[in-house]
Amino acid sequence: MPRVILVLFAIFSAAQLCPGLRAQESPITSCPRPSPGATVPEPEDLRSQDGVLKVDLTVRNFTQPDGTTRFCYFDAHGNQSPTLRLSPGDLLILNLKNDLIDSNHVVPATTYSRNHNHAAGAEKKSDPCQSAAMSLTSTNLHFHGLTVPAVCHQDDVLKTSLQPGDAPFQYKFRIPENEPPGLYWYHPHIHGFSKLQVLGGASGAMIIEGIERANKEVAGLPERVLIIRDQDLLNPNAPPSKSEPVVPRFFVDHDGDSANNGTGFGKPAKDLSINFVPVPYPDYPPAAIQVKPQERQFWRVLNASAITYLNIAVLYNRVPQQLGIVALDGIPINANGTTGDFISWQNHLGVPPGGRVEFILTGPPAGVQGLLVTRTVDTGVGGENDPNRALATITASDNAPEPRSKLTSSPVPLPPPAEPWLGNVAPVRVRKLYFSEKLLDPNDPNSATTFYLTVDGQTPTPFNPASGVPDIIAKQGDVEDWIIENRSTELHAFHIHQLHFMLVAWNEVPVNEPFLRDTINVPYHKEADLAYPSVRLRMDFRDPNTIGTFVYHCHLLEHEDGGMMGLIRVEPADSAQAREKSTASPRTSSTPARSTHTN
Ligand SMILES: [Cu+2]
Repeated sequence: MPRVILVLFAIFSAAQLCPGLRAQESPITSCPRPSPGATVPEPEDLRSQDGVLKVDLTVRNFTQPDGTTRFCYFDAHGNQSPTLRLSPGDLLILNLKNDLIDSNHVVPATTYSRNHNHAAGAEKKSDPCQSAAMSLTSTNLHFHGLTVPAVCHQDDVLKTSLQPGDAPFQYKFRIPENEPPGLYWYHPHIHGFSKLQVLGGASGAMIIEGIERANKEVAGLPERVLIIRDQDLLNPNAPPSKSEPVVPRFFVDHDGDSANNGTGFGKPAKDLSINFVPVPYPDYPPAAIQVKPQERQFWRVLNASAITYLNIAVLYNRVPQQLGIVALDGIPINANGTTGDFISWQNHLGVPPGGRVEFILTGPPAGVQGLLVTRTVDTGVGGENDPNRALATITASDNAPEPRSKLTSSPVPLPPPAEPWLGNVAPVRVRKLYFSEKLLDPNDPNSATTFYLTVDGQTPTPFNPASGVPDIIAKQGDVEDWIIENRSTELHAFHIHQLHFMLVAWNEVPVNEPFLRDTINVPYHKEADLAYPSVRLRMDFRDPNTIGTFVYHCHLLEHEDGGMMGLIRVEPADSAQAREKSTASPRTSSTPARSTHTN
């Protein structure tokens, strides 16, 4: 488990709040973004009406003067990355138009296995459901965390590929009645090009309403959606801020990112933004959030970064505050049905790329300025540098505007789950998978890397989208334990589509963390380790919507694009087996976790 270096931040001066204001940008020529230091805007909310949410989204890209490319989703009214809000049972109809252009400035930086037969999908009109085209102007959508089927027009990312010039493509599915309330998200998932598009800003939040029905502690609270994205450094050649201690020279990895120097300082691999307000290296001028003094709010934080790990903390007078975790990865932590309105109080929250954390925060008293930060994450000697940095100031004032959205104050409690709690179901089998990496030139640490996610016993091969042969065949109705090992020297974030899992053991030591996730860090390997670090996950294939063929992968998108992905086919259970497999074993855990292995 990476150590968190407990370092408090220098207080940022007012002069740092508004450096380099940009000229007004037009949506015709760019994806407009706020200036550093700006007030954190709230994404537009698109809410379902009468059980239906109809959305028209257009994805566009623009190359910036510095050569980087921004990607953005516009709705019909020009809002960027609107938050899609639906309730369980609602129908989503999302028409996606691909207006991407190939500006010739953009090349993917990673090695990846590509099906060249399909690579030039833009040249010939093809059925978007069968296209499988992988080019920098191909796109599609993944609805991260939802348990909807991996089929075309729903959540298939293997063949579904939309090309520029195609008619708007319709995503149409119903949110399952049993989808837990919480924070989910949408982003493109074209193998080989996921990092490029997500790093450029192609992502947005999706909220399944009703979390106050799962935990009445949040009833009536104002809610705030905070999307942390990463992007290429705005000031890549700047020396570190003079307010930082002197750190060793940074090294650059094969992707051109700053490698982890282990100090918690120095040049980060990527800049971060918060709801698109950039917080650029080297001075990290924080964005601004206003709250009423000591007001309780419900914050829903999404790490939509392509490669950056977060370790969220809130400081008042430099003291870390207690944050009350209500949900992780879209699922209330009390979804195990035993913990009532349980809240897990923590003073820092690790959030891997793709992960979400939803927590209660009490605003600072009047006169005290708070700071939302991410603390350094030790990504291993092979990982990128994710140093300490500020994200936003939290200023308390009586006339602070209220967030746009508020949870209902008299919620009807959710019915208890129909299925036995995952932690009480005995796994029918155990599988072992492992992350590994191979340098093209073993003597040159900066040479190209191939990334693998391999089922133990099989030959390590980068994900081959042309193969279509599943690496794992599972059966709907089953619960399995997967041991995910990390045989590389950097942190990886394991993610699987269509389902959630529970962490059972950390380095084979049992943990009591009876809640669900869809993305988890897998600790990195050190030379002195006697065994490869691992996590043991209880995988839940009981939902009929998990039937089909879909992927699991590292959510560091340059690793995924570089081959760190595998294919699973979940076959239908016959009814007799399904009845047998859904039999629960006696409960084994009763106390809720007080510590979370989230970083
Ligand atoms: Cu990875």
